Amino acid sequence: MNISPLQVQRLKYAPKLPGMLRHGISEISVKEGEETKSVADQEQIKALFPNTYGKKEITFEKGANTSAAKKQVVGVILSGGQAPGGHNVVCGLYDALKATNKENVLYGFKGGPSGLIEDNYLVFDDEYIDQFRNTGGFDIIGSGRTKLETEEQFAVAAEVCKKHGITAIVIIGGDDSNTNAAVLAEYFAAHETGVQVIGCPKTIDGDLKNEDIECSFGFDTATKTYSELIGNIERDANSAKKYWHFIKVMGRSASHVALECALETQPNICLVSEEVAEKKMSLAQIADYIADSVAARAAKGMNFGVAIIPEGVVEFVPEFSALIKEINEMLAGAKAEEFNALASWKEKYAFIENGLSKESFSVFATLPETVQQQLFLERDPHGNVQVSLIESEKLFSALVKANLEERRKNGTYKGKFSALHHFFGYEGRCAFPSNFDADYCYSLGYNAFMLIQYGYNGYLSKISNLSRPAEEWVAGGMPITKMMNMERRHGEDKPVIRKALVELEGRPFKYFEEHRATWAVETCYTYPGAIQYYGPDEVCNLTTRTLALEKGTM
Ligand code: FBP
Repeated sequence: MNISPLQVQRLKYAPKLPGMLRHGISEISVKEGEETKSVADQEQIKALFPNTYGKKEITFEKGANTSAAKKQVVGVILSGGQAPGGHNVVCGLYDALKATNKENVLYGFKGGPSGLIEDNYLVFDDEYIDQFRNTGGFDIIGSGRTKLETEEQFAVAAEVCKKHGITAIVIIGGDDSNTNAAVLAEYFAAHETGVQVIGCPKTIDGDLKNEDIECSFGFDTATKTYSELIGNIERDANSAKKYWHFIKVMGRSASHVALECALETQPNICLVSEEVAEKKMSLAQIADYIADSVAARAAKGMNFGVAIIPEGVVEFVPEFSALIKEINEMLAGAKAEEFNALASWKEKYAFIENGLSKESFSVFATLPETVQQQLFLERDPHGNVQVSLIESEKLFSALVKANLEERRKNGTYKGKFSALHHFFGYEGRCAFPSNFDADYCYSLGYNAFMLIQYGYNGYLSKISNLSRPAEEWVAGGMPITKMMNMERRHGEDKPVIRKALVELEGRPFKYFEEHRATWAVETCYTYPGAIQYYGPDEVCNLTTRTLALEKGTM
């Protein structure tokens, strides 16, 4: 096989485990803590999870291993978007499983959760797994977005587990996948299948975190990759001095990725969707805010800059989400066919003008034509506009351009404005995991097996104290029900893990807020460069700024 020199070296890297897991399987004992309760809506969650609610928080420590000696057959699933380090979760799980008993077996269900339902799997062995150690991607078994959420699916899953003698399933996924892991765990317990379910916190978006989970894996590597690219663009901007770069970054609704990249690179502008929502900012106000920076810099002779735009920002602009809602309603049912049958954009435009309220049409009319058309392109399976497909980086640069033209007319702006656009998302999701993610993920997988071995069900693999060196990390588990509350989803009240958005009172945002006025006008760019895998600790074992600020180590 042709593999790169870096991959050759990374295959040999030995990921670091938390100190308490380093003494060998026979010396890992478990310490049970307090019984838990859900973060909110306790009575409802308890009623929905009678078999798995209220279990104890647990921590591993050095001591005699007292777990029952039984053969374990485990199935693992990768769920949702790729995140660097997923392979190492599988490797950690495999290594702990084999170190406990050579007869133990690890199944990998292919292509995401549907692999379990379709009984589509491979059985891992050393030769296969060794090719994937410390590499990015999810290609070890593939991933998918099928949700495991119905009783019918659970019944099929139970049958598949029975067929292979599977004793536990590990689901590596985000908030939705781990919510479903908790529901599956409850189903397995209620039906006395004897199959345990353990979750692992994955997503580059960084929105699966709470008082127990300090960060999801993949966030570290993905944000470092984007920050490298943004830093390179900043340096180019500062060299050529002729472009404003509008850079959209992934992250769905939450702005953790955008904020972390801003803390790493100190751009002129970074929008934070959660703040846009809090201040109920309109598109015009956002454009004005960016244009202030463009004009102030132009007045100092700097007709260049960098603006970071979080992927989901438009959803948080009240007038824009009202517009989207109206478009969804306007094109519901047969109306969609009528609209699609119209031949020209001019006819479609008239149809839209007719169908929208005056307020929403006035917002629609300010959008660049490409964005107007994007609102009517691909729709999701529920028939809704896919907000993530809207090129908000182009939308904002067009609005800023129009704003600057007005300023030019009244003599308050005399600069040049030339914009370039970028979207960073997929570039970071399969990067070689940073040492942090390689270590964290391996630990999550190793720890997940210890939870299985000690008989826990409906738990999330938990590694904490992450802003400290790996030796000091704390390994344990938390019942998933502890992280749940009731939320309205598709018109129904559902138990879900609460999604973590950027907290405007949190230290990462506060730090950004303190500095952004200076960054907007001056050139304060920082250039993080590429992720370092070998070399001094100060560059190889860095956590994110977000984690460092949250934990008070920065
Ligand atoms: P997960 O929530 O499944 O981890 O996926 C995160 C993400 O990368 C988002 O940032 C992005 O909006 C989305 O996936 C893109 O999805 P897809 O891979 O289906 O294009």
